[in-house]
Amino acid sequence: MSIGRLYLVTDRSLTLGRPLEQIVARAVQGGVSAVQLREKEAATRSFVEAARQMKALLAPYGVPLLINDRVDVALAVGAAGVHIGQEDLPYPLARRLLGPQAIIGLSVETEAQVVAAEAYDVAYLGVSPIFPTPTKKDTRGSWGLTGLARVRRLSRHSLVAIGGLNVGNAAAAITAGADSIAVVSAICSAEDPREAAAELSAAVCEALTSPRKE
Ligand code: TZP
Ligand code: MG
Repeated sequence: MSIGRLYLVTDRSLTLGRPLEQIVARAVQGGVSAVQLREKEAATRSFVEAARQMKALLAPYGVPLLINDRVDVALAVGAAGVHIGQEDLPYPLARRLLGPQAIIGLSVETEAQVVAAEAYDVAYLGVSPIFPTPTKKDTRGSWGLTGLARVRRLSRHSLVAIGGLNVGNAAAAITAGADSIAVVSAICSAEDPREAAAELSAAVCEALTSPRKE
């Protein structure tokens, strides 16, 4: 299973008061191809419960559920995989716990991390963040499109661009070298999450199929 071209990362605080499950359902109907459940504040028990519900919601659509940070939660609910950062469980241990079929994504914020990840069999690298974003403030700066292009040259992995992406710049991220894009606010805070997902998906698809300019 792959994460496809448009990856939704959740944030309950950015849904403008609407239930997260409603946002995710609409987004998937609009073309989101993978969902990462990101619960930075939740106690373990509520995280597991939310993950269980999200997995049930996504199953009829065949859209994979990934869990942010928590390998134990992914194992507990039988999620398709995890997304880990550089401060989380190290990749080899996550792989050992989850097994060869799991989708494991890893965030990279520096070139040294990109180079180190060459030794890992990750499903994708999350190139993070492309642009500064109020959604995540504890980052080490931003790659920009030129940094993303540099990562493309350094890495053999599939690249997911994340951070400050929207319908206006999604195509540019693909043209710079990303294989797919991930968004939080462009869908979670959209007035119409289904339409937002459809527009993003179309922009990414068009950029993926048009010849890359060097
Ligand atoms: N990781 C790197 S940037 C980011 C995460 C979770 C937040 C992206 O949020 P937005 O609203 O799409 O800029
Ligand atoms: Mg993390």
